[in-house]
Amino acid sequence: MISCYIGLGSNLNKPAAQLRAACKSLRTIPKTSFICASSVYRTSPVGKIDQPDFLNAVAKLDTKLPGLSLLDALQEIENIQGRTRTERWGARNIDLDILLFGDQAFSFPRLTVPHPRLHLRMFMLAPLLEICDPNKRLPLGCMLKDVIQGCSSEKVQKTSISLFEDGV
Ligand code: A4P
Ligand code: MG
Repeated sequence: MISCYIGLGSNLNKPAAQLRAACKSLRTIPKTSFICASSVYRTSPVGKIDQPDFLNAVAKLDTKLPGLSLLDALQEIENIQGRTRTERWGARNIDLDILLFGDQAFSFPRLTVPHPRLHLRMFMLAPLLEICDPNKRLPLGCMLKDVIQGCSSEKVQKTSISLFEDGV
């Protein structure tokens, strides 16, 4: 089993419901167990700033799947939720990114782990820190808590939104 951390993000079409639907689907991925999820955070858009605020969270999964098969499963969930890829970093119903995949570091054309922008993004790091040991050493060598200290802080507010209530 490999423990991995999945970043969830949405800023279109009822973002809270999008995160909940994705969370439910994460539980159905073959050879994979859903372990836990962080709180939901309201975050200001990074990269392309003229778009609505995002809701972001991180889920922990244990999986026996290879990384590329896990990515296939995540992209299928994105497609089911009507994700269209018109613009890089643009608004989206749901974005599911593999942030960490065990202690592995690798790069294929379709998949780079750790996520190449993890260390730059408070909207990924803040929820990750909630469910991951701050002293965890990332594959690149530094500890999670040190990466966070070096990261510039865009708006990242913890909310009371539940990932587990019903409703879309
Ligand atoms: N890909 C490579 N590595 C990975 C990985 N570790 N996990 C490939 C998932 N996918 C990975 O992604 C483009 C391609 O990256 C995929 O086809 C996959 O093969 P995408 O989801 O289609 O497009 P994207 O998300 O727009 O691109 P990218 O480069 O993943 O964007 P980022 O860096 O994830 O940024 N601001 C806030 N506040 N909250 C957000 O969630 N998200 C983004 C997207 C920008 N600004 C944001 C947020
Ligand atoms: Mg993505």
